[in-house]
Amino acid sequence: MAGTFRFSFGPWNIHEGADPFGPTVRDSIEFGKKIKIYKELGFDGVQLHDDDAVPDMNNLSASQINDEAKKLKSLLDNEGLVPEFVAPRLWEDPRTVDGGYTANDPKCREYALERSKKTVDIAEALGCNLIVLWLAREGTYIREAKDSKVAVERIAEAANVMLDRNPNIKIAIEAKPNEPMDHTYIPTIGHAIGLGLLTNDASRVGCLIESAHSILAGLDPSDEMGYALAHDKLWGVHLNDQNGLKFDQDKSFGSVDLRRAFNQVRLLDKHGYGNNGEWIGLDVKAMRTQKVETSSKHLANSKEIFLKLLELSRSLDEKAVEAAIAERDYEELDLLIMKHLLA
Ligand SMILES: [Mn+2]
Repeated sequence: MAGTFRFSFGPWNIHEGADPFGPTVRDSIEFGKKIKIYKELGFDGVQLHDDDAVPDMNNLSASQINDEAKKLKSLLDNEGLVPEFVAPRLWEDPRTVDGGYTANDPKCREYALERSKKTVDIAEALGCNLIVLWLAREGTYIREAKDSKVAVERIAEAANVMLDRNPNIKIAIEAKPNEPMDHTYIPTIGHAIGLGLLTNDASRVGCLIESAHSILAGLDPSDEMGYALAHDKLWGVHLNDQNGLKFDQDKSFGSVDLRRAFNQVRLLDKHGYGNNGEWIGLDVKAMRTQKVETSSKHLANSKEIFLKLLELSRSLDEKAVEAAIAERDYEELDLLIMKHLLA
């Protein structure tokens, strides 16, 4: 069963070019202008942090938050755009220095839970039922700082708070092994799916796979996707690329390893990804050297590469693949794939 593909990205994917050691190098593009760029680049879905949707939300009342979210909803409607998910941003506030749900200070944990409830409310106001949890600071710099058993239980309890807040929402956990932390508690998709089993409603907890995060864990992204698909839990992807084990690069899809990208596309297409409304998210960032006028090219380029790889996947001589597999002639299969990618 072939997949159905529509494309999304987040406003953070058009950014000012800061890197871990350097300041911004491009002017900011305001949110309203970014929204106009989506359709020009061929995208229909918008990924949102809670405060992308409702800026300054910590200082707003529940009804103000609702009003702001509704305003965004009509802005998106007018542009023909769909909100894909809302994610609580729990890594920038002073109260999240030591993490959100796993912070050692109970007041900080309380903040994280209250903030997450508001995220769920924003999703509801936007008519969007998916919450993505990137557990950025739910980890440690040193092992002794937190108890890993307690930490995992606290993350599961936070998921329960969100699930209880609204029976319609689902949670997709975005696993990542490190950065900003030395180690995180939910480093891979196996961990994410396992965490769901600790919640009160595992049927509403799935995952989102980012290619670079799998690579940072030393894993192949398409294998991680296969694992999630086997569990019926692949509710989102952040396709991008990553050159080795270093900071999270969010490089354009396929730009480091075309074959690795090809295998992600092939697996998604083979197993009907998107037929239940899942999006192809492209979590890519423009290079720091890019000028502001051309600082959104990487998004259209990543989509173009996805579609070219889809064409290649669909035109692959599957009979020849099967024959090589039947003969256990994986050298032949290897060459077949390489020649196909070169064509
Ligand atoms: Mn990333």
